[in-house]
Amino acid sequence: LVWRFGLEEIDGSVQDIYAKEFKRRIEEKSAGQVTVDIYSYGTLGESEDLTALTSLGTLQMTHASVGIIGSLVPEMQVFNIPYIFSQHDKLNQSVLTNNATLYEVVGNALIDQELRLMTFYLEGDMVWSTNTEIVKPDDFKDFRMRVMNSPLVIESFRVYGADTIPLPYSQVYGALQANIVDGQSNPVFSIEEMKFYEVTEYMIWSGKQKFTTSVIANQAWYLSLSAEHKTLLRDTFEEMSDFIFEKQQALNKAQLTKIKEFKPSMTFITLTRAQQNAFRKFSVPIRERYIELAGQPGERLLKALDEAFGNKK
Ligand code: 6CS
Repeated sequence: LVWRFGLEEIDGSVQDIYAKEFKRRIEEKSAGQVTVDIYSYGTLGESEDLTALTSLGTLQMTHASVGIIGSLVPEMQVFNIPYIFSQHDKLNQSVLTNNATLYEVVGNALIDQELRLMTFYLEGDMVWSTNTEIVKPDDFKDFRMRVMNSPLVIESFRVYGADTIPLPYSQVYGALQANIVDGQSNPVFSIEEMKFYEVTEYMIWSGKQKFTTSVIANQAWYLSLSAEHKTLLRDTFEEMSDFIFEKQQALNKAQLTKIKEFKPSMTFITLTRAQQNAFRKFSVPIRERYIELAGQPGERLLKALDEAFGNKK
């Protein structure tokens, strides 16, 4: 059996590390019955293409990050709400791995697209890499922000007054270089491997978002698997949670060291609590918009996550 697995990121990325280890474990545990073929970013198109190919069954599985698949599956945009996560990444990761309401609500929504939810995990804090200093919402006035193409991501920068420019991942470097956009937001490892640091001057930790991805599968394919293979998948995805948690932390740390070395002129800014609160205030309309888009199941999910993350009213 061959299971084809798509990536939205290039070799060396968090998704690549994940897929290679997943492949190793599945092939070892299935004693040669299953081969996992990995399709790196670019070989089969952009993120949306990978999701479409998985719906069709051309790919059995793919990564689908919430910033992009949120436009297709509104419920998944819950993780595009600013400041939704807790301060504790171990807790965040465990909620992403186990929360019953999350798997029920998003699982049901994906079935409508012929897709099955396998897992969620974090790839790191989203860092704004920009050409001007941004420490307060007003600094986004007249600022052109590249965004992933999801309604809530777009609105979450528009509320600060930014112009938002949706672009696929592969075009972000060129757009920064040609001054078509003034900044973008991604985890540190991505800023290093996609070379965004070469064409931006500031890296700003705002605490606003954490890069959240999912692994989804073709529903008909999944249902056709033997009980033994379903168990193999379930157990392996569960084991992968701790593995990738540590790997993404280590990779983000190592890539930050590299950026500092390659670009001594880069300015690094971490927003203070008070500065973060000024941005946090703009989250209220984004939450309301989420409930409008994702309806009653979305409202239930948001409530369950607020509880799980210990968010105050
Ligand atoms: O910014 C993006 O579009 C992308 N960023 C990462 C780190 N992974 C995939 C996604 O498409």
